[in-house]
Amino acid sequence: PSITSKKIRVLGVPLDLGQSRRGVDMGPSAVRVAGLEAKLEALGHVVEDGGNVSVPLAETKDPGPHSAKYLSEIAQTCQKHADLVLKALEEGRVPLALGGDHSMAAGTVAGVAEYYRRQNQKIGLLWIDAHSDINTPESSPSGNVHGMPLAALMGLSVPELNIYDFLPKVQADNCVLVGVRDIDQTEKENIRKAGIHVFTMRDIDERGMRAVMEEALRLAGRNTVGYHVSLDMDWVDPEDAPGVGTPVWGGATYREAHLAMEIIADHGRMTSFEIVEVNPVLDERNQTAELAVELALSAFGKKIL
Ligand code: B3U
Ligand code: MN
Ligand code: MN
Repeated sequence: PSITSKKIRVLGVPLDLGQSRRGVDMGPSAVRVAGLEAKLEALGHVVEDGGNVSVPLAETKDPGPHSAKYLSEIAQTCQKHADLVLKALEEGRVPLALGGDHSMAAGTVAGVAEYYRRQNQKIGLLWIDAHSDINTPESSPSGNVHGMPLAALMGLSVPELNIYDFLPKVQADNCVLVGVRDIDQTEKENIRKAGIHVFTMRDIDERGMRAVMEEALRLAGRNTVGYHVSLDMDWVDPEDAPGVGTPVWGGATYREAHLAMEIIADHGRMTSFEIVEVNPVLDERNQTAELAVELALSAFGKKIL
């Protein structure tokens, strides 16, 4: 099987300050234990592990205002992580970030966008999630920052998460949400304000995964160097991915999830990848971490035949 060999750097972000179910800080470890590096290498890639970024422990910190809990600690972590993502790209490596809760994406996307911005190029963003993660501290019912990264990246709010000081990180027309099925009332207005593209689970049911992904990739890839793929494991149905903090029924099936990743690989335009919200405490025998590894393999070019 001929796949284009990539130099990949794994970057762990054991961050659990952005949400209330504990345990997602062990996500990077669980995904490593599931064999990520060896399996990517067996596929023909060159993989190195950049280790974990240091993250403050919740027990040692005060959450601060309820509207955005642990925001300053999360912002510091995102800054450090963004620097590592930027460095990986500068050194010719494809960043593969492991979470951790989804607030880390404010750092991952910032790092990728900054790298290309220095070359006068733009990136697209594919946000694959059951949720739209576009709350602001003003709109959030929970105060959990993992429900806010997209709002931060699009420049709606959360100036603390404006890493490298430019907004939006991605043009709205190149920002595409796929697979959402749980959107707060307050987020609907934010989606409209941001002007991003959204494909809901209903779109996938009606049009099929193939058609939705082709259109999503076309939008994310239009006038960009490529796109970052941010994969929240709660996108997958809890039947196949029980180890996530906020499971929502009616998600992508095992087969749909693989197909989506295979289509991404076929297009060959993914700049960087991240898998977030794996929670080993809620998992069954590491199956969600194992699925995360399988999906990463498909995204990095594994084919059935
Ligand atoms: N929209 C809700 C729930 C949520 C967002 N992201 C996740 N859950 N994983 C919130 O808290 O903002
Ligand atoms: Mn998310
Ligand atoms: Mn989610």
